[in-house]
Amino acid sequence: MNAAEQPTTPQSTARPVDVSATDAPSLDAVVVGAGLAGLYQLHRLRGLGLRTRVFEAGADVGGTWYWNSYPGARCDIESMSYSFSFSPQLDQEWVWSEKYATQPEILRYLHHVADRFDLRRDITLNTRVIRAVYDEERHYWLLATDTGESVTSRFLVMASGCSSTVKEPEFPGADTFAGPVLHTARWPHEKTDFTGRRVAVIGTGSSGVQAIPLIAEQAAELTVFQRTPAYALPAHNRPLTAAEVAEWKAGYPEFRAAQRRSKGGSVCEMPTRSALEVSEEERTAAYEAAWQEGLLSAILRSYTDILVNAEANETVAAFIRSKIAGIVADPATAERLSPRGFPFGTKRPCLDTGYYATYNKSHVTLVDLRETPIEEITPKGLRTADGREHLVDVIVHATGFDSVTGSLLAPDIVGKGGVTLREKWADGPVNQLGLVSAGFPNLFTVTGPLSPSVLTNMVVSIEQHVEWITDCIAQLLSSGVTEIDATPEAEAAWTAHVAELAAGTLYPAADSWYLGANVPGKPRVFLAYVGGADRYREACDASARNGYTGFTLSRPSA
Ligand code: N01
Repeated sequence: MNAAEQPTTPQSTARPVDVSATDAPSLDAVVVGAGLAGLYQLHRLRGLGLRTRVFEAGADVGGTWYWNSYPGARCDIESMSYSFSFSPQLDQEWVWSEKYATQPEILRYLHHVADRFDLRRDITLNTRVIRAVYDEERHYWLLATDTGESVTSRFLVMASGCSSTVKEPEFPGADTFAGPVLHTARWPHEKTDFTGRRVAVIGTGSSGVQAIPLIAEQAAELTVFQRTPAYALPAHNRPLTAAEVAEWKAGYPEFRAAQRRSKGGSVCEMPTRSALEVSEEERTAAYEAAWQEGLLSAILRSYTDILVNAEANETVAAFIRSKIAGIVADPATAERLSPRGFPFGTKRPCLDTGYYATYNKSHVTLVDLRETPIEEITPKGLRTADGREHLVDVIVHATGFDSVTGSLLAPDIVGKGGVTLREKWADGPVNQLGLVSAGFPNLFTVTGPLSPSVLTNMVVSIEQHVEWITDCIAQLLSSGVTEIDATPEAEAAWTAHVAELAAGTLYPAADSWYLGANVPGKPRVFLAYVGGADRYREACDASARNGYTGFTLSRPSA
């Protein structure tokens, strides 16, 4: 363990600061969530010498990697890239075993990080922040938890994750089902065994696509209930050799620096040509090479216009459908599994290991909910619109999340003038640079709405936000500033800019969780900044360099 190790990030200029003042809050900072973001934020705020506490709803650290322990859960960004870069020592000592790490391995890594940097002593587990009220006079937050604790804190950092608030489908009769009902994102930590059981899986996004092949290996019968077919690309996962790991580690300093400069947090060559300016043969060869690469982004970056031109996009979509037809033996099932009607990449593509081939197993059945929607859950199973009752022993929901904003709007957050964040964001999130929403001073969101976040390698975006927030807090405190807020003008301009960029792409053409379309009643607003993590980083840094443009800084009133 090396608890004294200081962050070694290029932009770290922060020094420990003394925040003692009259009317001082009991804490300098509260961080909500002990996933990747919360762990790193705690480490950095500790580096400033701040009294910081983390509240975590789960029974252990890990965030999304704690909760999503369903069979088959693994990263869909390469493990060597999907890991912290702030500590070169950590980079050198941790050894990933596979191209795409499994959930248990990533959780072990996060436990290692928590222990290595001695983080656990400031983390309160099994505790949810349920209310936060801003004290306008004293410039701090009053926080209440579901365990009855109250604290006051100058700063509040919401590191509560983009995929944390579970979306439960609301089928009539749901509580009448006699058997176990599981959700991929609240998976029991004890081992589940489906041997001899008849299992229903509802949902075919990333979680369903990963879980279905593994559940099919055990279950006596598996029925998959699909509303929208996914575009899934093969992961080609495999163990990493010792030589590969050594090569990665030797190149880490340059790789990490390049990651920070990159568009999406992964280091890759960017395309220069349109999909429509090459012959069909050349295009197919490029897509085939990308298919063999086993990377989520490979096909997307074959050509410049895949996410902006419907005709270009359709060339990829058709290629993937031809692949599905080549894997799935029954033509009717292959057709049901073939995505149509929304462009490739506008819903997050999935990485699969044996997903399509699973439908060739005689005990696996696909039910297309567009033809026969679920009408009700019965004590013995699910009844679809054709009157058929599908008898099952276990129901697995792989139905996703109230993404990005769900965990920010779950607690009662009350800002200036008694306005709640829920009220302010009733028509969608509004903020300056994806970091602070006007009227909610001293509250920062890590990889929250209107930042690149879910469109990037999350670890890279988390590090960028945590470092910006840490440096900002250090600057404020060292200059006697006790409050930072966004200006209404700047946040209106940023929010409009994010929407305008998204409107210039194909993203709005799909009913995706990126747009909140999966949650009934959620405003249809594109939740992420599509301009690239590199441009975004520059916008954040420019604001800081110029004295936090777009923000107001206030000192205590005399
Ligand atoms: O959730 P999803 P997820 N009746 O929303 C269906 C990340 N992730 O948990 O598309 C019937 O993608 C829904 O149908 P539709 C990743 O960012 C990463 O799979 O709304 N069906 C869809 O098929 C990912 O994108 C990894 O029509 C219903 C599915 O359920 C994000 O988390 C692994 C329904 C939900 O798919 C979310 O993925 C896992 C209903 N009432 C997740 N409601 C990695 O590999 C929903 N559905 C790192």
